[in-house]
Amino acid sequence: MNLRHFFVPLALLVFAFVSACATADTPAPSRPLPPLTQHGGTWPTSHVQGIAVDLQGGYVYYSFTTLLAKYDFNGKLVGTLVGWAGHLGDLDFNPRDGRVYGSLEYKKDKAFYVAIIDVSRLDHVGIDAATSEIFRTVYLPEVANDYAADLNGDGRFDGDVANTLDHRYGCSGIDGVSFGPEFGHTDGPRYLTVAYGIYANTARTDDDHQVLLQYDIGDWDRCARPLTEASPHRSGPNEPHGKFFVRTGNTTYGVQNLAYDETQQRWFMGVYKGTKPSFPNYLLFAIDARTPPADADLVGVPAAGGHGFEKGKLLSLAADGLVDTATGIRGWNQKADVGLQPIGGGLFYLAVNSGTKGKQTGDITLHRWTGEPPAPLVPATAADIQRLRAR
Ligand SMILES: [Ca+2]
Ligand SMILES: [Ca+2]
Repeated sequence: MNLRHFFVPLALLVFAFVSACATADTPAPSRPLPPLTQHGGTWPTSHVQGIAVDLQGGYVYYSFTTLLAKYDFNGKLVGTLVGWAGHLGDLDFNPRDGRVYGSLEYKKDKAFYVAIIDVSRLDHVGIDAATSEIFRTVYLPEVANDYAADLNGDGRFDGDVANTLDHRYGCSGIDGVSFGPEFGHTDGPRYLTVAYGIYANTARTDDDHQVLLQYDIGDWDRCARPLTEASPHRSGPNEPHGKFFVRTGNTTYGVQNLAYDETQQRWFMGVYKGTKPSFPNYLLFAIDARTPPADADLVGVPAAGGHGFEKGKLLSLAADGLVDTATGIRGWNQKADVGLQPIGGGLFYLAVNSGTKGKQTGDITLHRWTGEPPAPLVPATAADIQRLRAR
């Protein structure tokens, strides 16, 4: 017997067996891979306001002001939530309860809410927020008090206008939201941080700080209510756990996007460009999580007694990026105003908006943090995603 006639079929058999084993042993992907880019659809709404990412579940959420869209990581539209007339702004996903949290404004009603959306039940297009139980809201009286303050004491609140001396700290409402540690800490319980919108107004000096409220949401299930727009409810925490200030100079509508990055242990604030020539008017600012707030003067905010400045819990900007020598303000000229979401490993999604009125599009692109001015975020690669997966 020619040995070749024996060994060749045996070798083939062994090869086939090893191949079969190799195939069987190849682990099925446990989690979907986050995409490098995604198109968030075109909607008959206002522009995209913010995004949230569920890394474990593999979903991206887009706030289009009056519509919430849910896409999976493959780009398939999973569902939309509609049916409110208010302004849904920035979003964040809370992995501890699987819900999306977003800022929601009704300026005419002086009503400002955090919307809590049970996105596990957002499974088809056109779910009506008003009649479904997946959309609930928590009222924030602290915001309403600052927004509606008759600050110039003429007995009249001027309403939703920028050109007035009313609105404490220039408060126009709320926008940026993010979960993260208590300011001054990198560990411990997670709080929901809600950032004020601030009107652009160059004629006053008390609007040069961003205002950040931290809330313990532990008992929010008790005060969350369905939203009836015809009679807005006032159920919510009397006070935040903490109220903090950071001096960036006045920016148009305050913090648009707020995001806590666990990797750098930093808070990021994306803004629309400010209009005061005395400030550098950067587009992106950062706060180191471990920097403790200081009880300090809020420069430009007159004290109630008329002497000196009001005091508050002041946060300082991270010592990184561009520096404005006149004011000491640090930051970057990086657009981060309609969607900014870190996903770990130094990677961030950035959204851009395009389209015309009533036909708005949002697209996200994954970026990698370099911190280098002028472009601290550069487009990420497939290798960056593999590194994230391997962590
Ligand atoms: Ca916004
Ligand atoms: Ca007034």
